Amino acid sequence: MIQFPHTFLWGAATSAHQVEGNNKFNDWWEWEQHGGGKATSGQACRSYDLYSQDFYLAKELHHNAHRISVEWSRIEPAEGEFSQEAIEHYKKVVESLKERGLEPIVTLHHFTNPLWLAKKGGWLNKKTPEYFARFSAKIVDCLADKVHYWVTINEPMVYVYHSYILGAWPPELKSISKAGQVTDNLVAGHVVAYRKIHEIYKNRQLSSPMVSIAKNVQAFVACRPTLLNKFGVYIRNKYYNLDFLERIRRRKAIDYIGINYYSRSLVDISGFSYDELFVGGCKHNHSALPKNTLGWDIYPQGLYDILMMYKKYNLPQLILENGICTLDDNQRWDFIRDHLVKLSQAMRDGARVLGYIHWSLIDNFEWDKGFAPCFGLIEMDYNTYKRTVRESARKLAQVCLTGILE
Ligand code: IFM
Repeated sequence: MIQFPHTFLWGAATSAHQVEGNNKFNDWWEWEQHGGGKATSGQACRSYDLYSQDFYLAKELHHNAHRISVEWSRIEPAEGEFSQEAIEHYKKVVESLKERGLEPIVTLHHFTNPLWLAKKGGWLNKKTPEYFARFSAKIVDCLADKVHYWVTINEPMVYVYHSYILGAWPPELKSISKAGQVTDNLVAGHVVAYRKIHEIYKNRQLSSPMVSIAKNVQAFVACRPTLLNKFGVYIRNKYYNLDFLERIRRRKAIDYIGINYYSRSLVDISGFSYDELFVGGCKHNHSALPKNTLGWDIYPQGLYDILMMYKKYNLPQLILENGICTLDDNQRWDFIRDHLVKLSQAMRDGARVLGYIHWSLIDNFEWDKGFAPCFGLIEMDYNTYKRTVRESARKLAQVCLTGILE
């Protein structure tokens, strides 16, 4: 039997573009209309209107926290013009969480950019950190008395990788130097937003907020224990898992480590090219581990390894995403249980973990992969928008209620 602390945060996450529907003024929408990805997001889960149904179910499942994102393109649909209607909407959303006793965790940037910003070069533009800070200040000022946990940027390295190295997401660029520029601007954007958020809370004499990024972390594992492979693991950990965090830490702009963990990546190096060392994984499809429907290895040990790797920073850690896309709900529960076991082992071994936020509350729009991958604790019928709670969600609900994992 495992006992989690009484103060532990239990919940699930979504992001605006993936669930709200009709986010017509961002770069993803535009990209989808021109054939990008497997499907258009369209109405998504209609959560812009139906959010109280989602929160009602989260409460039924004994969650005490919930992660959402606000959509920049709704709040600032044209450069420098802020929509009071959108701001009021997000106020209501956050109030609806609070009324139900769900601690809001709010993300400011989750992959999408307003179209006007994309037309100015997006995160390649040197001024974007300032634009981002201005937008952040606007919405944070309106929500500050209700929100304690902020995530400035979701998975910056995933964004850089897909949009500027692989070229698979808008703006479909493949350029190492541009990827570097974007990374620098994301670091700068986080740091200015971090400072602004703290300044707002200080000026309004509110208790100091907890601000971080959501860091996607891969468990890199050497395929065979050769020296070159171990070097590959070291390099990837350094650049993918550690660099961004260390850069914002040096600027004293992080209050906790937000972790998004899903899978491991096998490393098998056969040369010294950029691709070999930094990007491509093992090319032989020989992993014996069970996989999710996107083919990602299921590797709970990685969560333990990562929490222990980040322990050295002496910051609290918060799981902001962990989950599985599967059509087999038993597999979903096994995934959750096995990851919670590893999480508790890490806590026993000294990692300070504040909570576990599952990805996702509901099935949703999985970016370029469309609607097929089902990550939800709750099943979505995209014809009727009926939400149906899965059995795995009920099992997790018992853990949320009692703090005990049998
Ligand atoms: O759906 C995404 C989410 O937007 C960011 N983290 C990973 C999830 C699953 O791929």
